[in-house]
Amino acid sequence: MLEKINSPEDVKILNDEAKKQLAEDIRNYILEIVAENGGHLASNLGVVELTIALHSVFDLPKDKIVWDVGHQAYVHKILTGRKEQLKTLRKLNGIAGFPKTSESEMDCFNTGHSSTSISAALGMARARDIEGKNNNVIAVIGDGALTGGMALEALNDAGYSKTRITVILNDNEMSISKNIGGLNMFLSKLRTKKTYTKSNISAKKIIKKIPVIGKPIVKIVQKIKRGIKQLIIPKMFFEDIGFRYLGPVDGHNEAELERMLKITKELDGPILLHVLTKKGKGYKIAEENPDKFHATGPFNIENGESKKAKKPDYSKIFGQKLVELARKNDRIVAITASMKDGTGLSNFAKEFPNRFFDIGIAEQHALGLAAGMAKEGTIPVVPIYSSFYQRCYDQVIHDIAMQNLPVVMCVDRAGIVGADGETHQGTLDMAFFRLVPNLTILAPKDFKELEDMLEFAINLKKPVIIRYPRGGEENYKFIQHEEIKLGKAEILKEGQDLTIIAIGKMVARAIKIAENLEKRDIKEQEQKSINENLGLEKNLNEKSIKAEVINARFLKPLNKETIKKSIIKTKNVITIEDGTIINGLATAIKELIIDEKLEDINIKSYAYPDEFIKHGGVEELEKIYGIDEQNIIEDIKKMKIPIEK
Ligand SMILES: Cc1ncc(C[n+]2csc(CCOP(=O)(O)OP(=O)(O)O)c2C)c(N)n1
Repeated sequence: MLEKINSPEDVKILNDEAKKQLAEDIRNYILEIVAENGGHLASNLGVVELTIALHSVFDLPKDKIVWDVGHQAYVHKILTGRKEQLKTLRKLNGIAGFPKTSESEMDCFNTGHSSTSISAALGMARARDIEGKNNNVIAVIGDGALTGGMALEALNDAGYSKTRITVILNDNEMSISKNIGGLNMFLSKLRTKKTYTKSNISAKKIIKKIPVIGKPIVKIVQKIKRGIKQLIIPKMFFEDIGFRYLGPVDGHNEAELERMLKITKELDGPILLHVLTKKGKGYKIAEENPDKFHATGPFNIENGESKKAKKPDYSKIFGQKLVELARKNDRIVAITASMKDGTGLSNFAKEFPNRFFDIGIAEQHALGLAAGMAKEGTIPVVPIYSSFYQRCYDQVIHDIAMQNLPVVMCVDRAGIVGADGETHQGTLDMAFFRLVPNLTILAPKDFKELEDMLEFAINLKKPVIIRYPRGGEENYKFIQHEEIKLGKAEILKEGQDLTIIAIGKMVARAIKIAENLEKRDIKEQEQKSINENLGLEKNLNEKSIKAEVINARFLKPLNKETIKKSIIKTKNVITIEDGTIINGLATAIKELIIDEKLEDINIKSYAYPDEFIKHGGVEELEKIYGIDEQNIIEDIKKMKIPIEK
């Protein structure tokens, strides 16, 4: 079937049987691609019938579908002309793992972060009304994403506004792991109820047309029905806040889904269609391990095993050290916004269930909660991915920093994350946190330094940010590990010609560059003496680059004294960081040079430019942006070092 599908029009003409076959083909196709490229498997397998039904009933791009998080949009991409390109999923210059308006007019809104769809869809619906158009607007949101504050804010607004909009609640009882919270408890009551449909809509239309008494009859019937509904479906939350609730409907019964979607088209005002799906549907291994196959690297289809051996990563090291510290200090608590496994907290959750809080996809609340807990004497540790920390900037400022509360904020996935692309790249955190008074900002050069920094942060009794990257250590073994002291950098190598200042994962690169420059030196000198012995020309490159390497450790407070001393000595400065060029390490060093009136300084900075960084392999992206070892070495060679001092 898949071969025949090039656009939604090709889907619309299929009969039920053909659609069943199409669903199977799509599942196999996605399975093959994700097993090869990695990606969000289980969520996509869960929405195959739903997506076929949506494209059977609605007409894109006139009608709008906003996919919440957008990780489940692979089926939509297949059905909207990107079937072949999907083979390049998440690769550099390939198809993105999330909806992109730049990729297709069928993607009406970019997503990647959770809980934004209802706001965006409501905005589109309101704009439609102002423009006098009549298209349909649909938000597809998971039960996990519904726990996010922004989704609830939008429901509140949409229900009251009476704007015509359909919210499809894709309920699989899972966020990445098991969904939690009061809303989930409420949904579980609805799940077991019989489908509540508006099958009498046409009857309602006819009665309404009866002169004089028609409309009042409809109103009375509606009141009675609402009363009955209150009896069968306990606490009609959605109806009470202004939505018409339809469902629950079997999300793998395509024909039934189509029937319900057609009903939503008939109705006015905000509608919530409750769809029950199974995460990983059709691939048994993912059905049984939906959390593992939420997002996966390349794997073996036969047994579900990862193709790459799993090496320790920063999240794991963080989690292990936290458990060790928590055994000694029972005031330590951990909070996660639905990312227990991803942030390395699984063992903590097992060992300290009473000190572990999974609060749903609610980063703002996570930090507000941490502030309250810190105020009353506990030490909250809150690992959140860098790009999701963007969500809770004001909580960091208003609730934590302004009151100088001892919350340890761990910024996981800092820097470039690669395949997930621009919504997930963690390049902005250093820039936006550096602005905030009272924050101490650290980044470790390796696992050991992360452990030391975590211990330091827990004892600091002040708000602290520790940022670390996705994945493992750089390919460099550090021997030196000085004790962490507030605002103190670490000199890893002394030199006179050039100061290389780096932070976090880039420290390993800095030292490798410095070693390479010296080795090159030795080689050149050897070559020189051979040439001299042979009586050949002496005019070889005689420059000798001895770089001083400073591991900044603290972006804030910056170790101004140590850095200043080195800069005055070498007069040549290189900064390297895995964040944006604006307001990070580069800016901090330039400010220092200006404030201290240091003269005749050569400075070159390596960081990401002021733009959103697309998806691709981390190393590929580093090369593109010239932040890789080789490029920096080449640049240094051009720096005319040593300069006249
Ligand atoms: C603000 C934010 N926090 C965390 C995430 C990471 N994340 C991606 S999908 C997901 C779970 C979504 O669950 P749900 O909405 O139920 O969709 P499902 O995958 O179950 O279909 C999470 C936590 C995110 N994308 N955005």
